[in-house]
Amino acid sequence: MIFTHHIGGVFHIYLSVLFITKTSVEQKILGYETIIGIETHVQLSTLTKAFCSCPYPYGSQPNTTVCPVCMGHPGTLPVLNSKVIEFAVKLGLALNYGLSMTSKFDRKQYFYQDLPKGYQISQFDIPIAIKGFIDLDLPVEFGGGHRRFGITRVHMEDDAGKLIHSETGSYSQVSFSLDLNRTGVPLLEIVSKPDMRSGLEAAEYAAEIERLVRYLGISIGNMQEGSLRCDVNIFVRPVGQSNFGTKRLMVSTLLLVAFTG
Ligand SMILES: *[C@@H]1O[C@H](CO)[C@@H](O)[C@H](O)[C@H]1NC(C)=O
Ligand SMILES: CC(=O)N[C@H]1CO[C@H](CO)[C@@H](O)[C@@H]1O
Ligand SMILES: [Zn+2]
Repeated sequence: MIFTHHIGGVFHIYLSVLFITKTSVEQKILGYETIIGIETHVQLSTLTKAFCSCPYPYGSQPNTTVCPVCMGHPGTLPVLNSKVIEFAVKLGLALNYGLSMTSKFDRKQYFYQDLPKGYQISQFDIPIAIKGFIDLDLPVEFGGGHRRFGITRVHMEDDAGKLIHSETGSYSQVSFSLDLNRTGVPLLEIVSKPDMRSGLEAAEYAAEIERLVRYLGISIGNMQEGSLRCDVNIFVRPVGQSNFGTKRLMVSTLLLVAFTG
């Protein structure tokens, strides 16, 4: 993945991706096309966290909704919240998935200030659901048309904590403090296929996920509060080329467009 963009709202996705992509017709004339894939993190609205009994109301004071399990203290035993599976299955069915009848969790080991356990509980080789798709109609005012976007997988994982950056801190002297009350909050990660070709399609995809999780009642689906987070991966390749490997063209193009965006 060449370019990852963290964005806070559907409208933002539309604007940012639109700035750095053109419509498909313009792309064809210029001889390149944009390939977009989206990873979405859905924060589940269960009453308690994924592996312990801490509640996690939004807006609680930092570090007030933690316990030895989600802080990763030695000797603690994580116990899976069955609601997490129930919500994952609901989403899987809504996204036309193949559900895995056997699934497992894996440890993703990495070190970062916001990760008290030193690892994340996630799913690597046997995610709960694979190979789904989303069907949607583009708005008529933008030309309309039916689209089907493939989805590679949905997996369950737990969230990390949050670094609270101070307002005044510059990048050279960032001062931050740590809020651990988000550690262990259950997430579903939805990984789309790189099937989108314009900012409009990416925004419509994100809006559909937002509607879907709210309709199913599995998440508040609020991008501003971070209960729905999208990472947008953008590639640029010459029209007609089928892979999007390691071409330098893409990197320079993206740097250029990143500046203009
Ligand atoms: C939250 O707890 C962590 C770990 O004990 C600590 O490092 C951090 O400073 C605390 N944050 C706040 C805002 O008190
Ligand atoms: C200060 C604050 O509100 N911190 C966090 C507490 O935990 C929830 C987890 O859902 C976060 O969303 C809050 O931002
Ligand atoms: Zn806990």
